[in-house]
Amino acid sequence: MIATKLMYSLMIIIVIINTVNGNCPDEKTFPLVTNTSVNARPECVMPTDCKAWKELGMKLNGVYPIKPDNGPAFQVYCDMETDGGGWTVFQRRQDGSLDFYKYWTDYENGFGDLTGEFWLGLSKIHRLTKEGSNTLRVDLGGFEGNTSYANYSTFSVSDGSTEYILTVEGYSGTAGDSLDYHNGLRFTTRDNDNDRRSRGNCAQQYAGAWWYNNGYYSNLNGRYFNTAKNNVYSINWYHWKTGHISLKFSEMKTRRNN
Ligand SMILES: *[C@@H]1O[C@H](CO)[C@@H](O)[C@H](O)[C@H]1NC(C)=O
Ligand SMILES: *[C@@H]1O[C@H](CO)[C@@H](O)[C@H](O)[C@H]1NC(C)=O
Ligand SMILES: *[C@@H]1O[C@H](CO)[C@@H](O)[C@H](O)[C@H]1NC(C)=O
Ligand SMILES: [Ca+2]
Ligand SMILES: [Ca+2]
Repeated sequence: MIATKLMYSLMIIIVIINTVNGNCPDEKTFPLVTNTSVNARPECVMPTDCKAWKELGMKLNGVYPIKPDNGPAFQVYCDMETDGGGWTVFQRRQDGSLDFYKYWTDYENGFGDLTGEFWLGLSKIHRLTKEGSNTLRVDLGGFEGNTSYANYSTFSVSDGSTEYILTVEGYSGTAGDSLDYHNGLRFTTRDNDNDRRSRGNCAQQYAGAWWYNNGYYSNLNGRYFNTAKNNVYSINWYHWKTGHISLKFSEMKTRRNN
């Protein structure tokens, strides 16, 4: 019964995705720019993000196409459940199946599978957050089975010319604020050192890629371990479990505030 329902919903999504890949999507499924002039030609408008899909009535978690601006459309994973749903997910770690110790162009363009482990890409995160006001939510899971979250009422990532500066403010949540230390900093990868450490590259030293300061309090793109204990320079969120306990699960997502 549930399987049938899921299959049906999945088919609808596939149909929608196929439609979007064509020229003009179905008018009943997509909002139109309305111009009341009798001579006006309706324009096709693809949802700008997961919140727009949510507002169209989509309730299932999954992969949806979006078009946040005038640039090309792309696929994202939408979290339609957590805290009201409508979240565009841009990072997930869950089983260590994917190597995250990658280079600048990888972090810029994104890598992985949207239904598994992935990084959506800094240029897309920028496109999602460059306008208006957006929330960042980080969901974390430990190997002991407990979970926590961090919610930031202000979130944006600047463009490539400024090396994707992170802006986060307005923390609330249960995980503690391990991003404040990284606020206002550029992104660093193993081949592009923009951190605050004069000796060496933090991405290399911590086997990750992040908005490193002179070190870190969070390192969610760090190396994946299959146990919690004694894993320095792994997937850490200091204010929840210290810098030595590896996390089992991490998801980063954003949502428009209005
Ligand atoms: C509405 O459509 C008409 C006819 O195509 C056009 O002249 C007019 O500029 C349009 N108005 C807006 C606000 O787009
Ligand atoms: C997580 O669960 C473990 C084991 O039950 C417990 O010792 C620990 O205090 C919990 N941590 C948090 C932050 O809730
Ligand atoms: C997260 O922050 C937003 C403001 O951006 C607020 O509306 C929301 O209630 C917060 N959610 C939680 C669970 O703290
Ligand atoms: Ca640089
Ligand atoms: Ca450095």
